[in-house]
Amino acid sequence: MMTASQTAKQIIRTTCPRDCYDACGIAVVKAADGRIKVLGDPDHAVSRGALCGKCAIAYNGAYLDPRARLTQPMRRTGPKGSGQYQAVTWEEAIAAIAEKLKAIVARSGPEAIWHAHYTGTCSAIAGGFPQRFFHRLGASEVDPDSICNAAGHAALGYLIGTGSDGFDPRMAEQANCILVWGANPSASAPHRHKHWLKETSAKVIVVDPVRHETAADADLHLQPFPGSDAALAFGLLHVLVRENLIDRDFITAHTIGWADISESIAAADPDHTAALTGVPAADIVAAARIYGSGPALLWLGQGLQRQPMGGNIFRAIGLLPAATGNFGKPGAGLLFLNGGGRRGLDGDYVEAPHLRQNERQVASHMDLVDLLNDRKRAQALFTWNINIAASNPRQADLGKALQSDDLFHVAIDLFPTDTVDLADVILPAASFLEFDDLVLSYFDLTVSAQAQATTPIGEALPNQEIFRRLARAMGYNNPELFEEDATILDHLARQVGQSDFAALKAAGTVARWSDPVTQFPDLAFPTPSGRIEIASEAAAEAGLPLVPLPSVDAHPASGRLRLLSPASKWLMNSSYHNDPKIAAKLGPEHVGLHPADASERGIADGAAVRVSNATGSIEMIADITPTIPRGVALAAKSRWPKLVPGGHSINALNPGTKADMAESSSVHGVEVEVVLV
Ligand SMILES: Nc1nc2c(c(=O)[nH]1)N[C@H]1C(S)=C(S)[C@@H](COP(=O)(O)OP(=O)(O)OC[C@H]3O[C@@H](n4cnc5c(=O)[nH]c(N)nc54)[C@H](O)[C@@H]3O)O[C@H]1N2
Ligand SMILES: Nc1nc2c(c(=O)[nH]1)N[C@H]1C(S)=C(S)[C@@H](COP(=O)(O)OP(=O)(O)OC[C@H]3O[C@@H](n4cnc5c(=O)[nH]c(N)nc54)[C@H](O)[C@@H]3O)O[C@H]1N2
Ligand code: SF4
Ligand SMILES: [Mo]
Repeated sequence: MMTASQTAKQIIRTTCPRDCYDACGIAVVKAADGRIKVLGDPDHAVSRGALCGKCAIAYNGAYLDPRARLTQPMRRTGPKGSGQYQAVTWEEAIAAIAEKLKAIVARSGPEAIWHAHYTGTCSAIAGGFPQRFFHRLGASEVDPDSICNAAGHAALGYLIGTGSDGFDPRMAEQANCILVWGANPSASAPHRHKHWLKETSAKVIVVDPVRHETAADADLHLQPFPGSDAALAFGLLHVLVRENLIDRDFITAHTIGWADISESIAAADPDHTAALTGVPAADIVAAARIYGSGPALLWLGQGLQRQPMGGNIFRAIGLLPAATGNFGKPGAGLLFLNGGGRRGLDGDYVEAPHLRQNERQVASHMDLVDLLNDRKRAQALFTWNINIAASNPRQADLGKALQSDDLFHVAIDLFPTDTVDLADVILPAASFLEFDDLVLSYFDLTVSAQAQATTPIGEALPNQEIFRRLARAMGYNNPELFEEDATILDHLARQVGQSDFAALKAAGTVARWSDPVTQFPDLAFPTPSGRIEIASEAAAEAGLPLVPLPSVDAHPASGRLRLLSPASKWLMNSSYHNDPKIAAKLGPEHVGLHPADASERGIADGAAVRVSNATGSIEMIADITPTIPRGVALAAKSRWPKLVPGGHSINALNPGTKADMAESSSVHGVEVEVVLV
């Protein structure tokens, strides 16, 4: 309930559109003078009155602070990186961009124009509408998911036909086990940690090299060495088979290729698996028994697939629900992400790929540096909803590539990030508090309104309006490029079961389906065979193993440590580092070391250390902790390089090695040396 002083003010209910499992309901309290306070909506099922710590600070700090925000379009007047810019009108900025684009199209074709974007905002229009422009233009695209979760999607695509149809979290009530594998809800999904996992009667198992808060709270925590999870999955399968906890009828009717993995399963006895993974044999047996007592939910974290063999790891762990028949019934299933399609949203309507007249050229984020250094392939770059200078691999090389004078770069952001600092034209984006949109959680099967709570700061515009203006300046006349937000929102609202957007706005968040939804209720899997493809011809055709393998990464060569850099509790990817209160919470950059690894190197708790490899080198403060296995170093993603002494952050150490599938990131496979400074 709101307090009396709050009810005297206007309350606007909206939704957090960050790239986060939670999709919190927000109550914006607006005073008579227009000033706002951004709070958790007390009536919202997920946030229950509290935002996460980072958003509680940043949404009332940097987001509302005109001195922190970009407030007007700017054009570069000095050398790249010199910080010399001149404020220009929107008309001037848009005209300058259009002129440049037209010249590139005439000279080299639209394929030389690239855009890199991700999930700075996940709302439907601000996240998707700009694609209409890029399709019409015929621009090339840096594959968005290759920086995050493309390997997992590819792997689940081979196995069950999709990575975007997960279980309905409301099924937790009917589950006996929730297995959280390679996710850290205590940082990356704080309300799932605080409520969903605490309130369930199901036994919670966490598999993670790090004993984070969620792992410490679990009924059972398995702590494998990074990159050994496929072997661990086979170890669990061995116990499930041995103890007759598998569902043979299900396997016969709904899978293909079971026989092809039987030898690997037979070989993966608990002692063998313990030796490969570092997980005690007794814990492997205990975990298999709990999972096998079913029905069981399997949450496949995004961190898990950011491994060199991340795709194979996903296929191997996905064998657990396949072997135990944990699909098509209440309390069962797996979840990587729940996409908009799960609620009826038509992504093609938002992005209008039919506007494209050429074949789309795509490159992986792992290849971005080389791409940007190749003028035959890339002459212009748009960055929007992304901060590549912080989040991408090969940070130092990327900084240099972005300094090239002959790469025309347009950056669209709320804040002057390191990426923005190197652009030719800077365009200020409006924040989610400043326009209406639609938000679909990637965990719950809900639909939420993002409601405008205040006017844009300065001259900032929502992404979609920026691209409408650009389309006009390019002389395009396709109506899709100019469709107004209100029309799109009503259309989308109807797709997801609402009468119109106003109805959704009045409701805030609604469950798309009133009752919990069974995953794959008719056991028809969207694979070529309609079954779970343990053996996948499509994978084999792509040069991958026919079946998942019990792979284990080699331990780092002597002296080296495996660096994990997952989600930070105080940052949202690279966002919020520029908020002074967040920066104070973060303090200097720390690296966690196991006590034995630290003492071997003569490193005391709190000592300054150099973390380095062939790609780069940064200084950090040692944080000696028994919560990680020997051989692992633990840091967090993705500070703003310019806000770190030395000018480089964690991705200065990331060589951008691709995972085994989809040319995706394998950032949790980076190896480093750590020495006293
Ligand atoms: N070392 C390491 N690096 C990683 C990872 C890791 O685990 N370890 N994880 C990777 C992962 S999973 C991801 S998803 C990437 C994410 O990397 P990024 O996509 O760079 O992450 P964000 O900081 O969420 O968002 C980028 C920018 O979008 C801006 N933004 C917010 N709202 C809007 C808007 O409405 N319009 C516009 N134009 N801009 C907006 C924000 O201000 C921010 O600067 O990082 C990857 N990098
Ligand atoms: N606070 C906060 N929340 C966020 C984000 C953020 O930056 N900050 N980022 C958002 C984004 S874009 C994403 S993609 C998600 C990511 O959130 P998660 O899915 O939770 O993924 P990560 O944070 O990358 O890593 C999660 C866990 O994977 C573990 N891990 C790494 N390697 C292995 C391995 O080999 N085996 C196993 N079993 N575990 C491993 C790490 O130790 C870590 O604890 O979070 C979102 N939420
Ligand atoms: S980032 Fe996640 S936890 Fe924080 S307010 Fe947004 S949805 Fe909630
Ligand atoms: Mo991500």
